[in-house]
Amino acid sequence: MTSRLTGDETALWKAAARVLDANWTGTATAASPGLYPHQWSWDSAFISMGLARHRRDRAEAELLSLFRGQWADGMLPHIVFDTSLARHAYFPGPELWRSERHRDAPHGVHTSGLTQPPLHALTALRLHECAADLESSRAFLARLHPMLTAQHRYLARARDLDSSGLIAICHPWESGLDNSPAWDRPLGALRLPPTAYAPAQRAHTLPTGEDYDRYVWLAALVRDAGYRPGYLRDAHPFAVEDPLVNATYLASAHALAEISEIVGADPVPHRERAQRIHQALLDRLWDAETGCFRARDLRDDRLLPVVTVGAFGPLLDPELPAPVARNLVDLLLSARFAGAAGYPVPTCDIQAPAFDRGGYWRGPTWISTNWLVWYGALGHGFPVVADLLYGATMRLVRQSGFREFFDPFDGTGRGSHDYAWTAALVLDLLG
Ligand code: 9WN
Repeated sequence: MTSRLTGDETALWKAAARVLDANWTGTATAASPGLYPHQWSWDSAFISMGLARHRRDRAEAELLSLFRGQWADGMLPHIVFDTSLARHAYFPGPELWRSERHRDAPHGVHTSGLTQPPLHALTALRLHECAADLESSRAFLARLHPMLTAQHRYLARARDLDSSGLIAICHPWESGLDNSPAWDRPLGALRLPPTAYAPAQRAHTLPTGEDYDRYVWLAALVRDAGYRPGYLRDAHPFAVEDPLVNATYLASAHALAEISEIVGADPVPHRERAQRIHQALLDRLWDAETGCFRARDLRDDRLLPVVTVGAFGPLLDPELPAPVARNLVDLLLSARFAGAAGYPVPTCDIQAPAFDRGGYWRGPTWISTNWLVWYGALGHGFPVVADLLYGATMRLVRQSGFREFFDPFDGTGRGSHDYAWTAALVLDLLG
């Protein structure tokens, strides 16, 4: 903890560290006690950044534990299950994925068969940037480098479904923004057989509903196709290029180039990949007419109509042209986002018909997306915007605690308590 914190900040810092301590399982951090008791991929990336400010040993262990779940083809699964927990601890558990039957899945670890935003190289670099012992940090990066390289190789080989340079999500869960209204149209176009899927049996405290039946059905399709890239490319009914997912991919490709330099490996392939992602983001997802980024549905080759917080993801691109970045900031400050919300950034355009201030990923403010936009705004030299997001984030947790998500108008906390990434990102922000 740094001594420059005020008394109030010190109290917040300590409370955040207590949440991470309580959620630590011995090898990794539960995303949230009770509700999400396993290890999630992009949660771990955020959590590790917070742990780096508190328990450096655990920050490294967190990432290594996650990569224990990496498949032989490089796929980093979105969940690594804690098999010591009861079967019904979380639905859907290992029984949906059956990873143990797949030849590429690791032995002795149960995982899901989907992935999540690839933030991990960015996390690894951030850990290095705040390391006290540079030599030991370099050794850790050298250990992680082949795993990160394999993760990016998998994404380029198996998830660039249109050979565009961008990766596609094949399930809403892969976006991390599960119930986002952005997915309403492609989900609505699915033709589910009436009895071919098991209805979602979720704890009453978790989001459920008709969408979850679709989610389970989509996941089962991928599983039954043996998680084959050819199936995902040619036949799977849900395939979307999302600006936030691709922006994390791009930021991580840059980070991986830097990590390669630090460990004496070749940075050029990662730089070239970053360049391709940068260009494809602009060519395929930038909607010049409305001045924002939108997700592209690959199954009907159209941009999706709803503007969400994902539109600001490309601020993570260090080479985003200045007028485009300016446009994004104007949108962020407009009445559609921060301008009207007391506690920005709402996850969906407030003026969109689908906006729902309490709906899971359909309006509330989340600390993960706030952090990403904050980081992007800082990188583009918008300190006032960054300060606005920093201030809103701190007010939320001071007022409502380390909740999963928050009402964007009055800051009421919602979803689970003691949510690990909320606590971790507060530690990262306090520095
Ligand atoms: C499905 C763990 C995860 C987050 C996601 C969030 C939620 C799971 C669920 O919880 O997703 O992966 O059961 O709803 O949407 O972003 O990684 O915290």
